[in-house]
Amino acid sequence: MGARIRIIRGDITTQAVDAIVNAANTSLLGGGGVDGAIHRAAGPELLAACRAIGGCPTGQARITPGFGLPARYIIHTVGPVWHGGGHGEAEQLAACYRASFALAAAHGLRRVALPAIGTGAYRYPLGAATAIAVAEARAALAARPELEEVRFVCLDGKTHDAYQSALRQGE
Ligand code: AR6
Repeated sequence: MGARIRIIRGDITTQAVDAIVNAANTSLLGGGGVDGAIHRAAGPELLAACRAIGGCPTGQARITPGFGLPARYIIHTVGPVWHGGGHGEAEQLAACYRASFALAAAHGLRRVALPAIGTGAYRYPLGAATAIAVAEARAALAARPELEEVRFVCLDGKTHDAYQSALRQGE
């Protein structure tokens, strides 16, 4: 099962997979970080599609076409803003991954690439966030045989290292 999880350095907007996941905010109208990069690369049709959806609560996910991206779809999810860990952040972050994998499965998507949701502007501690990401990826891969690959795409080395150590845990 481990072979179905890949950790790579790179820019998620260049990934030619069935779906990439966006770390969005509740408005779904774009922002900085990976959200800004995805909106720039996908083009203005994405903003129009997101506007039509009308927002997304924290811990849930919504799907749009990929428009100008090599990925066919974009799954937009909203991570928790880190407020010290005592405000349900871990459950909300896990819910983001579960909702994203459930949407992918509902659309028959097999290869999904994800950023480290919540670990940038929303300040979720990297080690704890990547542990949740890997645990949820393992659970989704075990429960959904049609899911072929979960690809964690890391912009920087420190994120890449955190995923590697999360992957070594619980092997
Ligand atoms: N490819 C892969 N990873 C990336 C890319 C990229 N092109 N760009 C950034 N990252 P963040 P959050 C990484 O801040 O913490 C936005 O304004 C980044 O290095 O994008 O969930 C939204 O609109 C980090 O590891 O997302 C929300 O308001 C990870 O993506 C808010 O930020 C997540 O960092 C969401 O904050």
